Amino acid sequence: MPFRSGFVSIIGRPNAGKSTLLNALIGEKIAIVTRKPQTTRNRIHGVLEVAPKKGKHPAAQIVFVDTPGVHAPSTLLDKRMLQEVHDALSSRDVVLHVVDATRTLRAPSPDKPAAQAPGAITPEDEDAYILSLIRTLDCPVFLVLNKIDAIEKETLLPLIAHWSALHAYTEILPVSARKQDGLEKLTAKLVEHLPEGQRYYPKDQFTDQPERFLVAELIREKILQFTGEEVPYASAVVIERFEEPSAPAGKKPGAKPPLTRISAAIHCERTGQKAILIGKGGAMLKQIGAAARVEIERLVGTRVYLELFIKVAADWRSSGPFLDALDWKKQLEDLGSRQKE
Ligand SMILES: Nc1nc2c(ncn2[C@@H]2O[C@H](COP(=O)(O)OP(=O)(O)OP(=O)(O)O)[C@@H](O)[C@H]2O)c(=O)[nH]1
Ligand SMILES: [Mg+2]
Repeated sequence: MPFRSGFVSIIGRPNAGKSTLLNALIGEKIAIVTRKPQTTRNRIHGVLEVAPKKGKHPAAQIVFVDTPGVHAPSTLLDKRMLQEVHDALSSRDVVLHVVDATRTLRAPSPDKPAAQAPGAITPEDEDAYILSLIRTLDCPVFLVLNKIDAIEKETLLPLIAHWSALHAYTEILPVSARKQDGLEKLTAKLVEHLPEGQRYYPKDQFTDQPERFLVAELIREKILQFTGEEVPYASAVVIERFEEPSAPAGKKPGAKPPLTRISAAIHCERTGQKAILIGKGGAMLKQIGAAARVEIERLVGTRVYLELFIKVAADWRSSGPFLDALDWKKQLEDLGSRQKE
């Protein structure tokens, strides 16, 4: 059977478990995950090689595209996050609509006209908005009911009934991203629906993200974990220095293990937020740095010297140029067009 390949966009409300699902499918931590909504800010590719299954499906490469959770935008950053969802839907072969099965059902009325303009989403309307997006698509859309490890079995059937009344999903698949339950079936069903085609990525590449961006994200994950209120949302991380070890690991006895030196700026919007990020006697910054360093060392495979400092950039979430500077896809595009000139 011929090889198959394609893009599978993962969309849903904030906190549905989209990034957890991406990581579980790929078997690597490529997207940060926290309990707070609006964790993901950019779309992220995760590449999965699927082995053929005799009599069932051929070998395939699936490019999963994780996206920010759909929510009512209030800043330019929010609008860009929503644009990432739209972009992910404009080029895809299959869409996964991920729903948190533990959320109490609040029926978006099928007769109520769904908000069309991005600016018109309200918190109650997120589901309706997502449905309005899905209804315009001409590709298969799967409903992925996530977090089934955390619900009573009896609640599953009413949930399926609720969602199937709202849209004619191609498949409805209950899964637990956290427990890696139901993922094999999901993958097999996806391959069935993918077109024939060649690989989009080399066989051993599992994400499109530059390492630097992943490092910045791991630092942001710790900020989200350890700080509260507005601070996580008003924080952005920029890697200012990334120095890889000059020589490969020396085997000589007594040779120092290789060290990667990283400096990162945490931008926040107010001096009060800066004070919180630093903490009493620098305690908060130390906690963020220590936790991030453990993960970064695992990622880069060397010891890491991590230097963090805080900058105040008033209202950066509404500044186009600042947001452009944060977006590595845009940076790469700019670099490419400058090289062409
Ligand atoms: N019990 C349970 N919790 C889960 C599962 N999948 C994700 N979670 C939790 O749900 C929370 C949100 O997970 P994320 O993967 O960050 O959700 P997301 O949809 O990417 O969220 P945004 O990036 O904010 O849109 C985290 O606390 C996860 O640990 C699951 O299968 N079961
Ligand atoms: Mg996410």
